Amino acid sequence: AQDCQVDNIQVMQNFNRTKYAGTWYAVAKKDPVGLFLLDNIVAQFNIAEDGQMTATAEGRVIILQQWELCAHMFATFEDTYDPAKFKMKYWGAAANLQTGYDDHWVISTDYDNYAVHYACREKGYDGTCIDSYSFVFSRHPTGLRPEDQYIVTQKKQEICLLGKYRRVHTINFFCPTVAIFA
Ligand code: AZE
Repeated sequence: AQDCQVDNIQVMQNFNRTKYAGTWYAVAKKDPVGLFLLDNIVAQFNIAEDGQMTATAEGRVIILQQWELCAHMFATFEDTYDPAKFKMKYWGAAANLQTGYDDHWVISTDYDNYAVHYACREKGYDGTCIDSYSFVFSRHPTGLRPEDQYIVTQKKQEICLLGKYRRVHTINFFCPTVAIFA
């Protein structure tokens, strides 16, 4: 059904960023290569008066193989020709945490319950993605509603990541603000 070409991935039609704004809890994720957010991932999307989208995100990370801390991240989004495809510039509150410039595609959302996000960091010669990450977001920290699971599974399959996700929990994780000395 799908050829796994990144350029052929269908994203959310008539994406409405205003309805997308607010808090989303990651309930499942597919990791990229390298360091990544572990769990307790909460993202907050904001739309400014001029329409510009920004976000903050928190999540548990382990750095230097033993330090568990909470990453506080900031992101700004650049628009593209497709309203559901953004370029995301992001950085950590702690200067040495992480910076990056990734795709941020909204594959599917009903705005009130679920959203499927996708980012391909590296495309191979054949046009498929060789380093991607993806979040399944929910408006509810407890997870997806049963009635949203079918569509989410379908979308995971469409982006060729079915079976590659892990559930992630958001449970009263104490999110410490840590001073890091580089
Ligand atoms: C996302 C929601 C929108 C804002 C941001 C997001 C991604 C954040 C990361 C953070 C990685 C941090 C690491 C720290 C050591 C998509 C969740 C910024 C990818 C690896």
